[in-house]
Amino acid sequence: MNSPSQSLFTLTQGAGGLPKLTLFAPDGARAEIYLHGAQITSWVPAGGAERFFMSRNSQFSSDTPIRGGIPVIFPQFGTTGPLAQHGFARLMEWEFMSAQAIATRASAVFSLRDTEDSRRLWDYPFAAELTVLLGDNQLAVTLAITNIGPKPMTFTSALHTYFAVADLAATTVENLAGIQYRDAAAGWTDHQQTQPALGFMGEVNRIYFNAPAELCLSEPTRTTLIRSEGFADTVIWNPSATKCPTMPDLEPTDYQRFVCVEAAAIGNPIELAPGERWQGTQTLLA
Ligand code: TA6
Repeated sequence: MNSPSQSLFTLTQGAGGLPKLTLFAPDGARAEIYLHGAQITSWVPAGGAERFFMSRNSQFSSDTPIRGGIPVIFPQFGTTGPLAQHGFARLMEWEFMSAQAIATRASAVFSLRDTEDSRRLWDYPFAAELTVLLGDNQLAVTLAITNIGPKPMTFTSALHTYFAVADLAATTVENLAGIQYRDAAAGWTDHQQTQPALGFMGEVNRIYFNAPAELCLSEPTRTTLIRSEGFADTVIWNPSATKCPTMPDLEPTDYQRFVCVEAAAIGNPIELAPGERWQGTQTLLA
């Protein structure tokens, strides 16, 4: 438990001198969020251990994405459009708007607007808001996008969550039986999952379309429930011993330390008329 005098948040210089908000829930849970990308880089439930993977080789500079935690992917997932991989929201400086305590939980809100630079890349005025709700063994992250421009906009998006795992070979994602997926690790071929559980014996890079609203990340000593709302799809990724050494901001063996389970909107891109708002939430239960 935090003492009554313990602050709700601190705003400090994090790695690379980038501004970092640390949010404290009244129940003792803690999360860290960089304004660069509004990227959550740490989640420690009350009395628990760190749940997110953060790469020791992450750059923490204003022109590169942070490797680990929850990168916010908007307005393009992957290379599915004209923008650079995973769009630009993870590279932009978000604004910290507010924080409040609500009973045993704490929440913080971050905001991003289009800029001249973003409009040069993608000519749509938008208002993005990321809300982080922490406490009661949960972390709920909501991304809301409003079309504040005069023309319809279409985008894809994801919360690209990196879960820390202690034993990759004994880790599975459960509740996938019968779900259609596209396998990027097998030439973008389409398949249907037969088994309920997916393990990590080699490269995994799959988009599960219309995935269940609740999945379970199962490890020998703990489980994490992963709920999503508003995001129809789920991406599951691990780069394996083959691809990991080719990624400069990961150590060659880091693939053993994380799996990504990402709430995503890819198969049916989100379409917003002028003035319309969309939101999606990923809730993690420790
Ligand atoms: O979500 C999976 C994925 O799209 C993979 O293809 C992999 O490249 C990963 O994201 C990381 O992308 P990044 O641009 O952060 O290196």
